[in-house]
Amino acid sequence: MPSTILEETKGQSGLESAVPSDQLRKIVEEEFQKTPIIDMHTHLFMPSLGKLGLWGIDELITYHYLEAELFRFSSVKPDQYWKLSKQQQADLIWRTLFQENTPVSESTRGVIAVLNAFGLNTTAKDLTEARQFFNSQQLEPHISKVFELAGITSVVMTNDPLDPQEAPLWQNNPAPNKQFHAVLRLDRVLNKWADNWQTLANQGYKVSADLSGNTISEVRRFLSEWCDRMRPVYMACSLPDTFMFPEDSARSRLIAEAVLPTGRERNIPLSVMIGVRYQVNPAIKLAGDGVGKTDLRAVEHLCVQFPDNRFLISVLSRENQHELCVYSRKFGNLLPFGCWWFLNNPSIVEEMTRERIEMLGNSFIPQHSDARVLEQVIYKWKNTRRTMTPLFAETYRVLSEDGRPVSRAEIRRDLDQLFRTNFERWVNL
Ligand code: RAT
Ligand code: ZN
Repeated sequence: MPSTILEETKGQSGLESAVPSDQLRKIVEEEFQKTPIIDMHTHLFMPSLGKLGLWGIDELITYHYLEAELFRFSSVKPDQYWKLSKQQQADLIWRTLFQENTPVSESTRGVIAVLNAFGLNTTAKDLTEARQFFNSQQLEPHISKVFELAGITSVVMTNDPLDPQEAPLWQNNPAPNKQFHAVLRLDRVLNKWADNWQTLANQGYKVSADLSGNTISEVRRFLSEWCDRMRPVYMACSLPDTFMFPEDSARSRLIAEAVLPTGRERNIPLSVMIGVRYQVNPAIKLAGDGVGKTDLRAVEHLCVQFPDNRFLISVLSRENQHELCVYSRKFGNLLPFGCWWFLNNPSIVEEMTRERIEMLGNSFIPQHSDARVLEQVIYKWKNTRRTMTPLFAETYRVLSEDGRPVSRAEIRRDLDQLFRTNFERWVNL
């Protein structure tokens, strides 16, 4: 009996094991359904981090992607909306986006798919039934059920050591959970040093606004202590469209002299997500960020100057995707990932994934869910499978037409690589 997929593939090489062209779609679909996915970037939290973890119908419906859509359809003003209770907000969104309008957008359709997955009425006149259902769930078995429905085995969290709600929870040694991996998220430290250095100083680190004295070594001590506490699989930061590296800024020095040395010392990658135009409309809070095209020479400089660091890179602008593929062909220390945020729509996911396969083979990570509310993983991964299945099948069809058929075992190996082992290897899981 073959013990690995590779051996099985070898054993099955030749025409006998080749999947006929008209079966490719079905076989890809079957294998994709069985692929044990690692969701490598989410905003979910392990149960021991308590109330930070969002789940249930009211959270699903007040997701900021849906709040952005509410303000397009409703006459309610943002400041009126923010005064409502969570349930009132959810009721308003349900009425506006799901009853007075047909829920055809990606985010509204997502809620429908979740309700449907649990056998709940998708045309209900109110949220009573859904609330009763979610209120009657016990969190831990519910998490297992959701992961099973989504086809994922574990998720990667986003953990902010300067979040006033989150940081104290980590100080109490929360129980680790094999299904939730931590990530040391550094937006506050890197993007807003001027607003946050004082918090570090108050915690006893000898740091200053202008990075003088022992600041750099003290930031390294801070990172090191948080790495010990969280055991992150990577460090991460989202960055504006104006991001440049190197440049004359606190962020640039902190990346070069504190974050990347810590990454090398700990052997963990840095994930950079570039292209946000923060708060173009602050009135709608979390929904108020936009997107801008970025100058990817910053990525080039990072990869050239720090060959001993590994980078996970996602860029938010559609216009930057091709360049990112080209850079990925140049640098073995760059792993592109995901169709992030405004890109996570079937039309764009299809275009980006096709481009990545054509330019990079299977050496990338096609998607992460970015889920903020537990049950979102169900619809986000369902959508990913639905969009990507035909294009993987088409890739194999043309390969076969050109003279190289593939076996089921190879298809399984490829999906495993894309959605699991590329990540495991990059972060040394
Ligand atoms: O997709 C989102 O929910 C955004 O608001 C961001 O959180 C983004 O994914 C990020 O990680 O910065
Ligand atoms: Zn995110």
